[in-house]
Amino acid sequence: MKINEILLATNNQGKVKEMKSIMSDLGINVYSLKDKGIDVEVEEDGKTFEENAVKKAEEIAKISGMITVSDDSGLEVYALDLRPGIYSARYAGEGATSEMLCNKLLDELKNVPHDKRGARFVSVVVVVYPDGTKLALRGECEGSITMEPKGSGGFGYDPVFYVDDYSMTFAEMPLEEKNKISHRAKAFFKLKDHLKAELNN
Ligand code: ITT
Repeated sequence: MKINEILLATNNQGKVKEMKSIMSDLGINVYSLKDKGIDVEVEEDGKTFEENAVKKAEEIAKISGMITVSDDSGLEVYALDLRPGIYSARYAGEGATSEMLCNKLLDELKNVPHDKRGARFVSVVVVVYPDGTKLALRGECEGSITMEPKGSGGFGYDPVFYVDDYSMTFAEMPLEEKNKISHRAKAFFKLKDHLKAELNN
């Protein structure tokens, strides 16, 4: 299959930055919704990351006619029975800032000791082709929730998500490092393997 360009079905500019950087070595033009002037917010009413990611990619593929890639992701905190999960973006209300999300989470975990603050980020990435064919790929990244926000990079919950192997939060990590180990990076590595195989056909 000839693949020249891909559309990223996300309105989250933090994700756009990460995804474009991860895809930069494929030799494909990667566009965001903003780049293409598409101003659509897909309602996320699915019960799983995969349902939401499929819905986002399918709706945007229909509008654009392009090969479309979406990501639905979120933070699962073990002490909160995997909340906020698929509701991560709306956990502190519609349009909440990274600071509001982090503060609400730290407040909810204020009585939870250090060794019970385990969490994981989950990403399900979906690619939809103009003929309707689709594929879903999942990535996870284990970590824990800090006692206070640290670092100024990234987006969302990055300032409170601590990665043991690096002894720092995602917000303290350079983008190139986060893009080697994050949930989204792991799902995208699988997507890239799939696309490379398609490109060689
Ligand atoms: P789109 O639906 O337009 O892609 P969104 O921000 O609404 O953007 P999601 O519905 O997938 O995306 O919500 C995921 C939320 O989970 C996101 O808003 C962040 O708050 C959080 N999140 C996901 N990945 C993250 C990461 O790498 N670092 C920090 N927070 C992340």
